[in-house]
Amino acid sequence: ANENAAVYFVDRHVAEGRGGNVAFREAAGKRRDLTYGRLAERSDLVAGGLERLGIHPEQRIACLVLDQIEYPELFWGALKAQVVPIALNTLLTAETYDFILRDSRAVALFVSAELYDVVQPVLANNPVLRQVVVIGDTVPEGALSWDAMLSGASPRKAATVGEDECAFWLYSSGSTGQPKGVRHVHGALKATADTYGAQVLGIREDDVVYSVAKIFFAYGLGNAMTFPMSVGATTVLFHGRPLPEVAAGIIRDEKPSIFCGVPTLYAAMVHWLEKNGVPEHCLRCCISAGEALPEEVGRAWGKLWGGDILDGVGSTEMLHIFLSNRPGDVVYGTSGVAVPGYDLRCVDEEGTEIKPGGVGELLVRGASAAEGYWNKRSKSRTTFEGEWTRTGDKYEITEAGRFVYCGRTDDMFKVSGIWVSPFEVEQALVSHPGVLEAAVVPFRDADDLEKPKAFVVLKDGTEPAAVTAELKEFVKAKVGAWKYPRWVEVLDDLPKTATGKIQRFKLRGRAPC
Ligand code: 3SK
Repeated sequence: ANENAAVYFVDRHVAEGRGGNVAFREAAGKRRDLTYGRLAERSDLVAGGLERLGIHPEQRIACLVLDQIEYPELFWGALKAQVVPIALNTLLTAETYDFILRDSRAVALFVSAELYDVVQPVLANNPVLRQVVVIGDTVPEGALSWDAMLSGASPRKAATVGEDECAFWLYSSGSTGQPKGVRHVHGALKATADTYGAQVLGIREDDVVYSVAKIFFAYGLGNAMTFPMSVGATTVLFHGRPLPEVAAGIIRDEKPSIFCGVPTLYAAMVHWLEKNGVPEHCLRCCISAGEALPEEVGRAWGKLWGGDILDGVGSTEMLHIFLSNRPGDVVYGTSGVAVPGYDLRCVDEEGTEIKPGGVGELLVRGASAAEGYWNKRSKSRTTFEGEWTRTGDKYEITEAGRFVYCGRTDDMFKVSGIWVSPFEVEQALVSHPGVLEAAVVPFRDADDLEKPKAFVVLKDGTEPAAVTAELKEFVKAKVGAWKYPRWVEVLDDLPKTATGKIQRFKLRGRAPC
């Protein structure tokens, strides 16, 4: 049988009578619909168009594309042609695009017209890039338009590939260093749909999904593409910034049944909804990932909406969520238990498995693991240890067998010889009514000893001078005297990755003010 993922996620629906189902619906811009039948035809055409451009199987194409209906057409068309799409974060700088384009040796770039100006300065001197295809109404000189690429192309059916063949790449931003190309195989897409998609979300054909995480991110790729597409369901696409009022408007107008958010947005939405009220909605399930969900945010959301947020943990390397709370089994403040189909264990620095009550680095085993990093042999060998993938996250396993996040292995630090998890201090800070977000890093005091320093974003109307002194006592009382932040600095925003993970390393060098 042909194990090309495009056959399973696209063509199968036509063969089984779901060709008329709407696969994608745009909530902004031209507000177009794309049925499964049309997607099957268009992705065949894209496969033919790629061949016509002289792009060969196994070559890479970079996709700097907004969440719009051309994204699935391009992604699945590339897989049909056995060409490897690289989903690029749309929020990066020209310098980072230059790095990724050179590192990946992509032969073509597909770019939404709105994003062209950011990447344009690095295109001329790229030694490998042969073609730039622009998706949109304005096509700059020297580039080919998407419509021109497809007009006159002959449709081409999905190439026969095995499930272990490389299908697509994602670039992992990581918390330090340059991004790494993460190579995923065809079979990994179905593996995440069969595990988290089917067994945690329980996704069904009549679901409508809205994911604030865009398709370029592994979390968004599962939420907004492969999970709904595994059952013939519908995804609402929105390419703009998901501000709280915008997300609430989409929930009200597009009536999604599944909402996929990130903690920062949930926190901001709770704040906004408390003032503006909860819209009428059809939500049956809300999920969160990217970073651990603060307990207070989960509870406040529950009070407003009457339903839980399923907080989970995934990684670009594992493609989607492997550890999660489940419907009817939510314990806020924990990341839940292993998703069916995955095995988890925590180890100490010597590699010895830790017992319940202890803290160690989390390792995961499952069929969706990447086949490795591109051209990073030594990092691949230390991350993908045989069947097990190291996550770089520290977890405590409770006596009840649930996993509690303690921070990144490299974010933990010792104060007076005792480990401090920045995450625990941050949780204490955000439980204060005046604090919206917090990040904690070690900072050296006058004696050159490391102590916690906090950066906080305050809620509207909170007076900085009044709250910063109070916060120290507040944290002391909540999590222990040695852990309280000796310095508290108020910021407008915290530095974050596109997926909302706090980039503590960017705050580490900042002197107390
Ligand atoms: O950060 C996460 O928790 C995550 C979840 C799903 C897929 C990818 C990632 C990084």
